Amino acid sequence: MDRKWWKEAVVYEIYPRSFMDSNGDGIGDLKGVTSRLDYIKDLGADCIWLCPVYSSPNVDNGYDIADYRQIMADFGTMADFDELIGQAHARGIRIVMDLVVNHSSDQHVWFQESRKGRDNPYSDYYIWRDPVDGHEPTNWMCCFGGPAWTWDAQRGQYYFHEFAAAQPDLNWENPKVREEVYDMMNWWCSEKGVDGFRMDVITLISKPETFEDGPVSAEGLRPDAGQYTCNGPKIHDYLREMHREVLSRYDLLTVGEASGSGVEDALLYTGFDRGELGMCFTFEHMDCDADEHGKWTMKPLYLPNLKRVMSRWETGLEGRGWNSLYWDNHDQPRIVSRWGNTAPQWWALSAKMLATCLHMMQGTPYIYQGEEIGMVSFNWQSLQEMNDVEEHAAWETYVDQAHIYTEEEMLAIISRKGRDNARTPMQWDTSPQAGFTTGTPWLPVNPSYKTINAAAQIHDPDSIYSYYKQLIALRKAHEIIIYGDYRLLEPEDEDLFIYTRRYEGQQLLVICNFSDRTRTLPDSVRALGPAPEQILISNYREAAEEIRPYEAVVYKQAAPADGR
Ligand code: TEU
Ligand code: CA
Repeated sequence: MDRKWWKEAVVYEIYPRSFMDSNGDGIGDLKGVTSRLDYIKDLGADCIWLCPVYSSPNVDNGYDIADYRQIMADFGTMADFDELIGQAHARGIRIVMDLVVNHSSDQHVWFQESRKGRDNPYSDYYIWRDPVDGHEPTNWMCCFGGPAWTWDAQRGQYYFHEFAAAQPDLNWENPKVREEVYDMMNWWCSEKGVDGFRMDVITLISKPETFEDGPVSAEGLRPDAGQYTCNGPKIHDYLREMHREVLSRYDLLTVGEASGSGVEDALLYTGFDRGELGMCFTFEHMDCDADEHGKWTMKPLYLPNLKRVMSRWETGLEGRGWNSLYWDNHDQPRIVSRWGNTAPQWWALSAKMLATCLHMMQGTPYIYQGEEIGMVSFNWQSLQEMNDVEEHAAWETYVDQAHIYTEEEMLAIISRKGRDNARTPMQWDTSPQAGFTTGTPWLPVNPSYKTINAAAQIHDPDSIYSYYKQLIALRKAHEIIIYGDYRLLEPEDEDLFIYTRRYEGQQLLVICNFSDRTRTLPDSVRALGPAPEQILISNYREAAEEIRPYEAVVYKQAAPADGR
């Protein structure tokens, strides 16, 4: 196995706006992150994925970049960044930046120049098209709802945007654009010492040769642009060029956000022999509680589906590519609210069970800020309380325009699946505003902070925080967790997620109960002879014959001689 630091790392994702505010303006900042590095070190994470901190008008909270080499004023200065990366490196913690180069902000000087006309050096930095029959070039909808084309009167053309109109897509066909991106990436690596990139919607950068209308859905929804721009014709040419011009020159963690990509696509992006990326983030497991109409739908989780999807990735990449492992991030609702159980008697058990299920798998685990203390989704009462551009755009599409949902229905769906659930401030302690700020937070603090906060957990050996700490320590101590193979057992069981890992004659048997039902052990598992003395970690204090509600238990044993 080709050993790499990023295969053996545990990554902690920070959404700086909501992590820690150092100056009382209610907005998290870089000095705040630096002040909490010892907390991350104590947890055992050895790498931070820092969501965008670049200059931005914050239409999409930093995913709309106006200057790739300046720090956003809300977050501090470049000196603050230098201090953060210096303090992190001094603690053996690497820093991975969020690279957002499918699009920039419309306030970027490139776009401001490009829209001036068709004959300036920047005119082809973006995707401009003339009207077709007097309207947008295609009927595509952008990811946030609404048209994917916006008319610019100054230029006299439409420009394409996969996301908000304030996020015009860059034209990767233009070698000058690619050169600008590679120069910027090299600068962050060579001048600032960053240790890698999480690449925002990188699978969308290669657009199709022709732009044509797609079918409108039965509910009257226009086609989502992403289905026509995902895994485009030149995507691998671009990534191989990026690898040659930048990535191959440093020892970087690279992970591409790959919505719309399956295992076969992922092997092309991350195959050990491909010379492109190290890992990618799939969305396929995140779609297990949505129907064919997409994200803004509610479908109960059917565990065999989740097991099928995650196992497909575990076995599909085995020996050929490297998995990333996540439940939470800044775009997803809190997993313990989503697929765990927030009832007081089940909250901690189910959070630990979910953590066990993920962290015993093959791949690099990503922990999103607050996941390690079991933070829960927010109980939203109105659209006005929400900040996220995607939530507001979805409301406009599904309620105001297409009348697919009533306001009550949409509020229920956004409350369950909206991205702001992940963006309420980190809950540090029981002081006002959960210790996040001395001011008024930019997004409300979840009232759960009175009982769910880091201070209440870091010294409690039975806390969720301490359990995550154990999981990370086990990953560092047992190579089987990193390099072992993966095999799913009992695929059709609707409560139990059971799998094995094998490596050098040893076997892990991982049993996770996703339900509040007590279950007997399936015969196929009993045949493997799990015994109390083999228990590596469990979320219950005592061993038992049966599998109890939300129980997670991992046995370390000799692998069966006959390879069963
Ligand atoms: O996300 C891309 C993306 O598809 C998700 O934002 C989208 O919300 C999806 O519905 C998630 O279920 C990336 C960033 O992570 C996101 O924060 C940005 O808003 C987006 O790209 C545009 O940069
Ligand atoms: Ca601040």
